[in-house]
Amino acid sequence: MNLHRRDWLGGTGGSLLALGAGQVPGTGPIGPFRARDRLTITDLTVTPIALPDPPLLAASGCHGPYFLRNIIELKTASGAVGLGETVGGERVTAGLEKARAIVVGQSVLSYRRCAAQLQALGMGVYAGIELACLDAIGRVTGRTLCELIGGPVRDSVEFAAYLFYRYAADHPVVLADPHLADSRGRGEHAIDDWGEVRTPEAMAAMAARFRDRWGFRTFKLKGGVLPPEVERDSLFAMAERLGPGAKLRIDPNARWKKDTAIRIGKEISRLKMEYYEDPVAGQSAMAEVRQATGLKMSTNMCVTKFTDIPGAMRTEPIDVLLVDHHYFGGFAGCQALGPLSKGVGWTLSQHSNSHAGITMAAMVHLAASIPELTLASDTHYPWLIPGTDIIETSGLKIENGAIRVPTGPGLGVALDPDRLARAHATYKKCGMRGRDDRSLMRKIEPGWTGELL
Ligand code: GKR
Ligand code: MG
Repeated sequence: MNLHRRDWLGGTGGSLLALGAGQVPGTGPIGPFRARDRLTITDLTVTPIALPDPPLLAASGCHGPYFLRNIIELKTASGAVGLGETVGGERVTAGLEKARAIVVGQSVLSYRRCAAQLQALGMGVYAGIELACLDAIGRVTGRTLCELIGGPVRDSVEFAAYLFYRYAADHPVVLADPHLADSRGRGEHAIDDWGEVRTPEAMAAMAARFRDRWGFRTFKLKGGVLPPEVERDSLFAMAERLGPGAKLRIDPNARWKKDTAIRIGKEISRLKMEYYEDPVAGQSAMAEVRQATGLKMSTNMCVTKFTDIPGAMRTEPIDVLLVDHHYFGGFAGCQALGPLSKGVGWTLSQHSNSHAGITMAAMVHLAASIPELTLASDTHYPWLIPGTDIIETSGLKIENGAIRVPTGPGLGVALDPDRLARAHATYKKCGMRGRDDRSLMRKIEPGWTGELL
């Protein structure tokens, strides 16, 4: 919804007038003008959802049969509704329910005013509400989210192919999972047709399919799953199959011992490795691996908050930091990481977890607003089962390995109410209330412990 400039000034002017003489901005009561402010939040709806997740493998175990997210709809007095998507799970849902009392009556422009209270309920809670506020401001003013935060600094954002070892979608243990609440089945009734991928050859073939289908030029192998030598061989097979132009990454999510990480790191340094992500746990061990292998290193595990940065400046474990607005203090926190990382000598990329289209749009707007975020971002979006996204089919297409920054107001995407209702019904039926990769993995591979390799 676009507003005439006069209406927009009328709306914001109300909140300015509401501040009386001598009153510190942002601390006063909500006065009569502010109550009429078109940007005043009048309600917040939280909808927990479950979307089908294929059996992707990681150090944490096996994904599925659903991944959880929380969807936020923030109503404003203007009638515009801001959308947010954040981390799933009942604790976050409860935090968002509590946040209603904090934000209703506030202006969507003043989300920073409530930041400390919201962050006390969880970083994911803050991130979801900040996003919905920004989307609402964009919808009311007719500006894209990226414009509101100073961008775009680039018109499209590059993403990496995120390659997981996996079981076939119709694995019998998955089909027998008591959480299953949809009609998926064997063969053509499976939720996807990638099949089982647990060998170097199968991984190289999947990488080539990702390249051919979405045009990716950067390829991230999710490691910490098979014996480290098999994962090393997978990288070599991918390099051969994809050719010299392909940039490679591997991320064992700290499941490797330091000796393993150094040995494999030296071997893969012969390849065109863009970076080596979290092979081991902790800043000191990461720094040792970095020194011993000479590889560029990255993390979304040993630097995940601002208070981790002083230690990282001393130990020097990384060259690349993966930002994520869900835990780094929202868009505001991630934007602050731009100049900071430049000062420290890091480059930025973007971390991802399983997500739907609102987050996809958010990641594009965020990356398009940070000049220092120059490396291809991660995204789980290609794993989202077609027809299940909770947004209307939109311009969020990955082409040539990139997504163009949406040009509509706010996030530039619209909620599909039927699909949202379906995903919420699935959440209620499936009974999953948090991520538990370990349990499904132990059903599929009973001896699995997740020990260091
Ligand atoms: O989806 O299993 C997964 C990933 O392993 C995810 O949970 C990680 O947080 O993608 C992430 C990463 O880069 O470590
Ligand atoms: Mg990682």
